[in-house]
Amino acid sequence: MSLFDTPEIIRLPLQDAEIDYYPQFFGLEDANALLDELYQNTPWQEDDIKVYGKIYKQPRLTAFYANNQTAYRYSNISMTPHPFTPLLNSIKTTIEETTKMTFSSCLLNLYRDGQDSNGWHADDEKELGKNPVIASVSFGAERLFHLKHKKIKTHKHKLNLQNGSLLVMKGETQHQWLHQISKTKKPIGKRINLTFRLLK
Ligand SMILES: O=C(O)CCC(=O)C(=O)O
Ligand SMILES: [Mn+2]
Repeated sequence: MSLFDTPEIIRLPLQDAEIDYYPQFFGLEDANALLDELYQNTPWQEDDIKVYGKIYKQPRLTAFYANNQTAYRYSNISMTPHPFTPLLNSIKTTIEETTKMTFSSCLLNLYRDGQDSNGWHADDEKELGKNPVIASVSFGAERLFHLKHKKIKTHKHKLNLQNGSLLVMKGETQHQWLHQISKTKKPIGKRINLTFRLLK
């Protein structure tokens, strides 16, 4: 995004949520270059997760970066942070300027193909505090992002997260809604997602 562009913003029309979608936050060339760079140079890890007492491989690869040494815990996984790289720091700064927020950490997800996924959850760990702001950047293959209201079963939404997009979830979103990236049988390539968070 150049300094003088005003990116298109779409506010999702959802009750009890504040979600802004910037479909082309990064131009296509930048998005493709960032996908390659992050794919090659990230120390991807494959964690085990426990579901109803059984151990499985998490269906995606991850890496965690932060500007302190505090581990991040979710779903029985504890992630030790790497220090921010200059590249991740520059992406963080761009997003901080747009959102007028500051972030202290970034969780990277690599979805190798359509069989990689991220199950229903909310980013509501107590270290994130009340009404956390989560800024989520996508590079590579388009994937469907599903949302469902925790209490009102008829309230659901889905959108395609396109290459170079930014999705900002804030307000009560994490307390009232769940989200997921579902598997797809379509033959698709890799996707990298970055979620910037502020850990208290
Ligand atoms: O890959 C995505 O778009 C979502 C990732 C996500 O929800 C998370 O890491 O908490
Ligand atoms: Mn999430």
